[in-house]
This record gives sequence, C-alpha cells and structure tokens, in this order.
Amino acid sequence: MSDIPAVKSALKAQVIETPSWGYGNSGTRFKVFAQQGVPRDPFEKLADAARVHAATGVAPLVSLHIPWDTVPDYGKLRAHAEDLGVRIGMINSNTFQDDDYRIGSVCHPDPAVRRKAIAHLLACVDVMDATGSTALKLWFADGTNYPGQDDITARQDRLHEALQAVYARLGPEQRMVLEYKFFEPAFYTTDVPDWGTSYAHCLKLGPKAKVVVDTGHHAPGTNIEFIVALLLREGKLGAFDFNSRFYADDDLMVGAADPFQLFRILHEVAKNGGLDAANGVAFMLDQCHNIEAKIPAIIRSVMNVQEATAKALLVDLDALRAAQAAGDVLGANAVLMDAYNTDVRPLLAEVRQEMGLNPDPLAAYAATGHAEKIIADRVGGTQAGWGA
Ligand code: PSV
Ligand code: MN
Ligand code: MN
Repeated sequence: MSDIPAVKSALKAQVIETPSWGYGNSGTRFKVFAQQGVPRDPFEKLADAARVHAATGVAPLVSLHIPWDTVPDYGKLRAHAEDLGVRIGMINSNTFQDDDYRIGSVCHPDPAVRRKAIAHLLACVDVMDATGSTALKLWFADGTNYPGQDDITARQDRLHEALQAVYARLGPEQRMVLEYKFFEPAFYTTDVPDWGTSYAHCLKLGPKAKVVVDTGHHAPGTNIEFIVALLLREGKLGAFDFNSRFYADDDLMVGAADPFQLFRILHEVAKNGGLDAANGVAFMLDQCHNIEAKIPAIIRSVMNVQEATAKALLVDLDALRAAQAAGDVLGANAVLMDAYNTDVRPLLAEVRQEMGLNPDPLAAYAATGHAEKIIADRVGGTQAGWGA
C-alpha cells in the first residue's frame, strides 16, 4: 500500500518549469496563427507564467531563451519575476537562427563562426549571473545534410572544445545541460543526435554537465524510460524538456499523445530518486501552442505532469519488487497497471486544497479574468512569438 501523506508531500514539493516561448505565438513553417493578448516582451511572458504558478502552485520557475528574451537590464527582469512570485529558471542558448550558422555553430568548419557561437554561450552564462539562474541549457542544430559534407569526427572535436570553454566559465553553483535530438534541422548527421553522444561529452566535461531528455527528440518506438533509468543510475540526468509527439518533434502538450509513456518515464524517475530536489533534475516543459490558448494549455500540461507523477508515486513498490523477485511476470505488470489506472484527480484536488488552491486550476485561471484583460491591454507593439 502506498503512503498517501508521503505521496501528497511529494506532489506538493514538485517543481515544474515553464518555457517563456510557450506563452508567445508559434506555428509551423506553413503558418503562425497569431492570438490576441499574447505577451509583447519578456516581462509580459513572466506575468503569464506567474498566472500558471498561481493556478497550479507548482510552476515557480520560468526558462528564458536568449536572444528571444533579451532585455537591457536582467536585474530588472529578475526583480519583476520575484515581484510576481516566480523565478528565472534555465537559460536556453540559441545558435540556430543566425545566417552565419548555415552549416553549423560550435561545429562549423570556420573558427571565426565557432568563436561567435562560443561568445554567445558565454554571454548566456552572463545572463545566468544577472538573473540568478543556475543552469544553462544547450541545444545545437548543428549537423550535415549530405554524406561527405563535413568530417564527423572533426565536428565532435570542435563541439568538445566549445563545451569545454563554457564549462570552464561556470560558477560554483552553476551547471550546464546538453540536449540531443535525432534529426532536424539537419537531415544526414546531427552532431548531438542521441543520449549516448550527450552523455559521452558530459562525462568528459565533469559533474556540472548533464544530459537533457526532450521527450519529442527520439525515433518512433524508442524506449525513453530506459534512457531515463540509465541516466539516473549514472547521475547524469540533468533535465527534461516535456512535450508530446505523434510523429516527430511535434511539441504538443505533454501527456496529450501518450499519457502511458509519461507515466512509465515518471515511474523510473520516482523509483530512482529523480524527484528528490538533491538530485537536481529539472522538469521543464518545451512546447509550442500553435492553435490552442497558451496559458490554459500550459496549465493543462502542468496538470498532466502532476497526474502522471501521482500515478507513479502510487506504484506499490513492495508488491512490485516481490512480484519481480518471484518471477511473477503478470503480477508485476498488474502492480504497475493498477497504479496507472487509478483516477488520481480526486487526490490532486485534495493536494491543491491543502495548498490553499482551487482544486480545479483551469477554472481558477478562468475566474481571474486575465485572459480577457490581456486581450484588452496588450494591443499595439509587436507580439512576441517563437523567435521574437
Ligand atoms: C529543439 O527542437 C528544442 O527542443 C530545443 O530545446 C530548443 O531550445 C527549443 O526546441 C526551442 O523551441
Ligand atoms: Mn527541447
Ligand atoms: Mn524540440
């Protein structure tokens, strides 16, 4: 039997980080459908993120993406966040939107381009210093489109050199996390295509470098929970970018496409200590809301992560281990499925009430009138979006 008070305290202590870019307009390469009331600058993105935290009580951190969230005074942005009751989370670098990066950034054959990319990464660490952020999140679009285009090994050497320069710049309380993605925008080779490549680089760098698992960045059929279990075992799971996908990097709301997969991932996380703050795993959302309302979509995603976490925490580990030790294949599977098939919504409603929150976060948000207010207030100026 599960210890319900312990499950509840774990749920109350959970921290889910939301992405600043999730609040802005986004779309596909075919069309961006602009929505009314979306933030016009990073200050307004934080204001929206604060609404998600107010409704859910578990989303106090907001990831920034540089240069999308560039401001003249980061101290002011940090103070604004703190006034709103949230904090700046990870700083995401961007070495994929500059013309100079056509054939790569840190892996580019031209040392001048590499120097420019490294300078950006170091500038991101300056942003961490100014905002109080403790983690730099790196994703590189680097790769090649055609066999023979560049030397695979030489690109790995260049990558290592760049990562080393950034690692050396980290302060004692700062760390870096390296994200992988199996393809796109490069179609033949990607320089960090999988967890193994990220892990190998992080291992060489040292304890302040860990791997990011973006749930949308794997080939179909990949067993993501196995990767998660292995990285946790090695002490190298740094963060999640949660989203869901039907086909490729769809960036849909987490838990929408495959809630069972999310449960299986969180079962490995919960069982192996990944929810303990001391382990330092960041639970971030990396989603783009192309047609749905942004703030409610992020609230829904937070709730989906909470539901999967609650189910994972309800797994009767004693019964599971006993069945496993006895070789009881069906019994062990049944223990897991019992937890997954539990309706945890009443438990989460209780948890929210005990936290002084409305048991229904979406209703709580709707009742604030924020959605109507931002449509009225945020007219004029350029509305921020993915890349703005
Ligand atoms: C790349 O597809 C990615 O998942 C990285 O995390 C980027 O920083 C993010 O998307 C941008 O939306
Ligand atoms: Mn990502
Ligand atoms: Mn992605």
